[in-house]
Amino acid sequence: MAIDPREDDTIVALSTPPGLGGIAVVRLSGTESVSITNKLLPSNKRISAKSHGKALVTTISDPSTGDTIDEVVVTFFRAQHSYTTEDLVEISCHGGEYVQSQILYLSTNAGARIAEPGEFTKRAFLGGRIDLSQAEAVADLISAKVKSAHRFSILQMQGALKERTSSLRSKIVELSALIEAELDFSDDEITPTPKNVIAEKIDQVLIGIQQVSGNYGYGKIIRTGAIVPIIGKPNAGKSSLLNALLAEERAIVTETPGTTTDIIECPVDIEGFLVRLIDTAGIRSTSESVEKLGVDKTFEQIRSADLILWLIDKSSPIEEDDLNIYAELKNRNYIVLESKSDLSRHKSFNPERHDIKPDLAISSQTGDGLHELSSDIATKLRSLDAGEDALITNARQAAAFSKSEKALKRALSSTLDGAGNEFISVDIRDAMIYLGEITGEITTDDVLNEIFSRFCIGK
Ligand SMILES: Nc1nc2c(ncn2[C@@H]2O[C@H](COP(=O)(O)OP(=O)(O)OP(=O)(O)O)[C@@H](O)[C@H]2O)c(=O)[nH]1
Ligand SMILES: [Mg+2]
Repeated sequence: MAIDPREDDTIVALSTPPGLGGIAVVRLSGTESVSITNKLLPSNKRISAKSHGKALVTTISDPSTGDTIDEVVVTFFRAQHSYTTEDLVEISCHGGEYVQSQILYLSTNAGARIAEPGEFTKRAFLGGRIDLSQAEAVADLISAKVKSAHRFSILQMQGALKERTSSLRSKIVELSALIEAELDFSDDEITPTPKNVIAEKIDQVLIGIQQVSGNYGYGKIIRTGAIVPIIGKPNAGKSSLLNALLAEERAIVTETPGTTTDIIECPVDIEGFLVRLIDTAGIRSTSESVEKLGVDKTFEQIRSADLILWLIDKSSPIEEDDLNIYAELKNRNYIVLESKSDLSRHKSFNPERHDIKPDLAISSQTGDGLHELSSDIATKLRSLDAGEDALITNARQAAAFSKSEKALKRALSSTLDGAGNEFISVDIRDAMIYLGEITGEITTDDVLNEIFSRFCIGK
């Protein structure tokens, strides 16, 4: 579906956070942004066509009273050379609430409209400066809290996903042209491409799509954080480890087994990864109802984890409870930690006998092994990266890739079954449309509104 024609009124918003600050920036974008700003400036210090990219020190006044509002720096960016692709004015004023609100008020009086959230970026998209995956990356960059999230949002902002998607899409376009050309001509006029050649071409695109979508899990880890529960039998030292990694007393620690009954989640930056550490209830067979609920929740955490930290307490025997946990970890991504390394080894602590291989010995009390643990966590998370710079980071992009993949699989199986080109071409076209949703070549107003409403005002 086509996008509605762009609104061409001039918008204004505060682009810095509201409240007190050294400076604040008010932005205007649209055909009238220069004339509106100039109404607030003295006649000898106004923006002209030659002001592009230059900072102008001037004064903002209320045109109705002549009262000076603030001394400001005004920067003008000409259409096509600005973020929004429209005439854009940035007014850097003093960061006081009254000054900010007055400049906004006077701009609206002079003809501007207060911008919707994300409207500047929406205009950049509608003006063709960036595609939809880059617009989403702008929002990701703003919300990035750790190095990995920052790195990938920069890559997507610079067009990594856009370029990968466009190149896959253009291969599908070629394929579609090949198949449809044969629909328009008889076999006497054109030599039909053998079906195995078409199947091979479809397969190549499919592999590319699967490479990108295969990295969605990693994209989620980068953007929303890795889910890393700390599990083990009661008293293994889980809450103590959470506190040690956070360097604060977040969870209650006692010597009574069964202290933690509910999960506690805490975000922490581990070597540039956002890690959502989760303290869990100790796993043991119990008939006590509150504790049993806690244990059930721990099992849920194990199932949805990206990486599990499993503690086995060196100062106690390996027991049935440990073995039950071990059984749950089959085919999962986990690190085995021998806890309480500062204590002496219990005579019945014999993980080797059960084929359990501790990766690292740690002590939350002395700090032994904690540095290595952080490195091991980062290494394990890094190993989940399939090495694609083009990273799908949200469900919208993942759904579009998955729909495209399904359509291509249908086209491939019709080709292999010897179906007519008219059948194959329908699915090939669908695959093309779905990939177009990623970059926004194919989109709807609802999708755009949904994406840009998640931005802050002024971006
Ligand atoms: N010496 C020593 N004691 C530890 C260490 N880690 C934990 N402890 C002690 O072990 C006991 C249990 O610690 P917690 O951190 O509450 O254990 P937990 O696994 O969270 O226990 P539950 O919540 O009951 O399942 C407490 O008395 C801690 O002080 C350690 O590294 N060295
Ligand atoms: Mg605990």
